[in-house]
Amino acid sequence: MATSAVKVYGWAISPFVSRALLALEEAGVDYELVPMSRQAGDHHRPEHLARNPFGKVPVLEDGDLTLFESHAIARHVLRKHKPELLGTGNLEQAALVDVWFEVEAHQLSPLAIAIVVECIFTPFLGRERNQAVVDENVEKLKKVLEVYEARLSKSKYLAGDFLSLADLSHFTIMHCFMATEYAALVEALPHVSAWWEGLAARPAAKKVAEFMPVGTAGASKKHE
Ligand SMILES: N[C@@H](CCC(=O)N[C@@H](CS)C(=O)NCC(=O)O)C(=O)O
Repeated sequence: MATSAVKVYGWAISPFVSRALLALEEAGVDYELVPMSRQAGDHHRPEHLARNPFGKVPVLEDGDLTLFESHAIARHVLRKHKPELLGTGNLEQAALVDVWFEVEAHQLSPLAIAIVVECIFTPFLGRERNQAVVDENVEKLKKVLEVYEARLSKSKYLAGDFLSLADLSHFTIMHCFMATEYAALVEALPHVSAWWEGLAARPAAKKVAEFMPVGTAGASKKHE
């Protein structure tokens, strides 16, 4: 049986792993997802530590090139196969893609991840959620989302009027976040909400969402 030249190692329910898969799907790259088990500790085994010395997933193998860190993986995939999603060829556009790619990584995602961990993954692992952590991050996220609302009231996408990696990079963590009762924070902001719905409707996003069965809370479970 022929094996794919591009391999992604990890468990696809992870938003980090799925960020890599989304870039591959958007670029139309044929790839193989090599499943690993977190419970079995596959990521601590020597063969995986040889791929990523930090013992995390995802790892991408692209021929002889082995990469870790989901942002770097996504950027590599698009640089190679769909550079227009990086704003390539226009210095100003490329710089704005970089800005909002960094905003996702350093402003929005840390807050959204903290909420998702407490609301979805902690109960899934049989532990009790820490509501104080949720509340603190919800308050910070509200302010960040207001900045997004202002930005998206001026341009259809984050880097301008063109879809880019800056938008796509949000998809997997937001997919998880929208399954919490705090989805209402997004739904209350018309421009952020329309942007999110556009992202979630993309065929590549729908395909990746199938790997991430976190359910949906949405408008039906608004936070009181
Ligand atoms: N900054 C990394 C984060 C990777 C990461 O934390 N992956 C999680 C996926 S659930 C993991 O490997 N966790 C295993 C562990 O920390 O033991 C990225 O973006 O790839």
